[in-house]
Amino acid sequence: MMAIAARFAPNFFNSFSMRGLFLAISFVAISICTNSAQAGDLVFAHPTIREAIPGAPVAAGYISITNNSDSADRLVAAETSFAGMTQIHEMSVTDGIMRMRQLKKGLEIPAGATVLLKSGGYHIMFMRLKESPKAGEVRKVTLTFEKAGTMEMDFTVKTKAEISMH
Ligand SMILES: [Cu+2]
Repeated sequence: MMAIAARFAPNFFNSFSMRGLFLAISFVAISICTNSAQAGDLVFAHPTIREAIPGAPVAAGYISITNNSDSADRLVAAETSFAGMTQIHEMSVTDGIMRMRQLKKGLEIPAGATVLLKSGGYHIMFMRLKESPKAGEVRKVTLTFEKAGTMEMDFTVKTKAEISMH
């Protein structure tokens, strides 16, 4: 299709189609990169909130945190306007039963390491929901680190299916 267009209308192809193609490629590149952020030596990727089941009092938040510094940091708190309380949780399986517990001292992000907050593992637990985030929305969440301090980030709300596809 493009080859034919180029043969019969070289000027048109050069001036418009190529420009369009470059624009399309740039947009794809931009949309891939938007879901990451950086604050000092911490790099964040895929900040995601799992869409809560209607009526559920809690929702989970996931993110990838990479610590590029040579000293450990610690995620000590998270906060958002749609939840009355937010905790850092760990999920584990004991005797075949999934349990969650609050990490009261926060979650360590070792030097040079990437820590994943994901389904079935560490997660941010949004509790006492004032409203349920819906898939497709973007919600502001503030994360507080012992050393890097406080940063606000855009979390994208996704369905369970969208998250497991990732
Ligand atoms: Cu939890």
